[in-house]
Amino acid sequence: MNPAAAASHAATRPAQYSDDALWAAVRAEGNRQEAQLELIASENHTSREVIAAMGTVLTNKYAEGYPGKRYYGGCEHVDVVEDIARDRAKQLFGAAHANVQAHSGTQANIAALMALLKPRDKVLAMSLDHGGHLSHGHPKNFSGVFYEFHSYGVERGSERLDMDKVREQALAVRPALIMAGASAYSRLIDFAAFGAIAKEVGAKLLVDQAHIAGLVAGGVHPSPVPHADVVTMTTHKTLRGPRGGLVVCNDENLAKAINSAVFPGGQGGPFMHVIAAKAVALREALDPSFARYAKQVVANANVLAQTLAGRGLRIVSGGTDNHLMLVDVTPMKLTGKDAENLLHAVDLTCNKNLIPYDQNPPVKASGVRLGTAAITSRGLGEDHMRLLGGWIADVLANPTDTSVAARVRREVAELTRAFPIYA
Ligand code: DSN
Repeated sequence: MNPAAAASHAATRPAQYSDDALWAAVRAEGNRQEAQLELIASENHTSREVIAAMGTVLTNKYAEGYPGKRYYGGCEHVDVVEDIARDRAKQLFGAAHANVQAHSGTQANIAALMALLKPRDKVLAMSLDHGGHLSHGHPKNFSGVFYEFHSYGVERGSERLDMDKVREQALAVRPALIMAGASAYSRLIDFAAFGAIAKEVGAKLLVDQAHIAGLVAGGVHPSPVPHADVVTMTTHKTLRGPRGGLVVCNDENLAKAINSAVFPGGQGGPFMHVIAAKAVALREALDPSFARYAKQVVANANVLAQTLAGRGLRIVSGGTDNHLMLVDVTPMKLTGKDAENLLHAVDLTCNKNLIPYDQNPPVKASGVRLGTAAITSRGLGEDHMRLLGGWIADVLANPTDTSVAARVRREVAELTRAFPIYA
């Protein structure tokens, strides 16, 4: 068909037979990512190589089982891919065993709970309202449905975990498992203290390091691996890989239990194209440049938090040790939902978030969660954080002033053009 005939054919083709709208949406999403500053603490911008690995023929292959022990023929090449990914994960996190098949962080947690517990066993984990995660015992999540969860939280004044209080709770609850790890906690987590408490009460320790995996890999957060029985994580947050999960541990029997809980316990065929992309990301994280990146992520978060605090916003717990901060926007007489919308209107993307002991319901919330992993990936440094903090404060302090919003939006556009993600 000549180009003119093809165009006329495409124009008359019913939408369900065409992917034009789909590819237009993919391009639009790429443009959105380039044009906005991504402050959602759980997101990042992967390398082109990571994206390329996902778009390969590996997606065509069924490979149920593990390298050398598959239920399908023709796995000789995907075996190599999975072995490379596992070896890199072990090297990066200093662990004896790795499972790279979990499709997501929640799938990784399903596998870990299945491997470590019997149904209805007691678990002590961080409260979702204080920064925990749905898969750490929310009543509608599999975790809360199949196990008896109890929760610990941060202290009212310090808004930090007090390990003496966690210990008291562990002694009272006597859980079979303690879970550590959070999705909205900005302070270092004392994994050694968690390990000691677990040992004292005869519990296993599961650390979900989803948010901080890249910081652990880069050496700017202490590793949980020496203290935990099992460590789960996602590969797409600070670790800057494809969307997916990963599990590491040191005990051989536990490794066997985890493998069997991932497949056939909770999943069927592994996503070999995603495992290839995980291998690429893990190689990138082993490079010395990744440690510099992780250090910059934390330095940026610190400067952003200080800048916002200097402009009258309240930073939960008074600051941050990692890639994220919770910003209490009530000093500006706003809800978290208002703040999220005001910032989105000037091309700053973030999410509303409960703050500890929040008076607002989750749909409104009193805070926003800001993270620096993605904006650091596109090359922003501490001076940019001072600018960014100023813009955020300008917008939140003047919510009805359209001239402030227009000026900030223009300045954000200039900065995003100067720092393209995929130049
Ligand atoms: N939804 C992720 C986050 O934003 O932290 C956790 O899975």
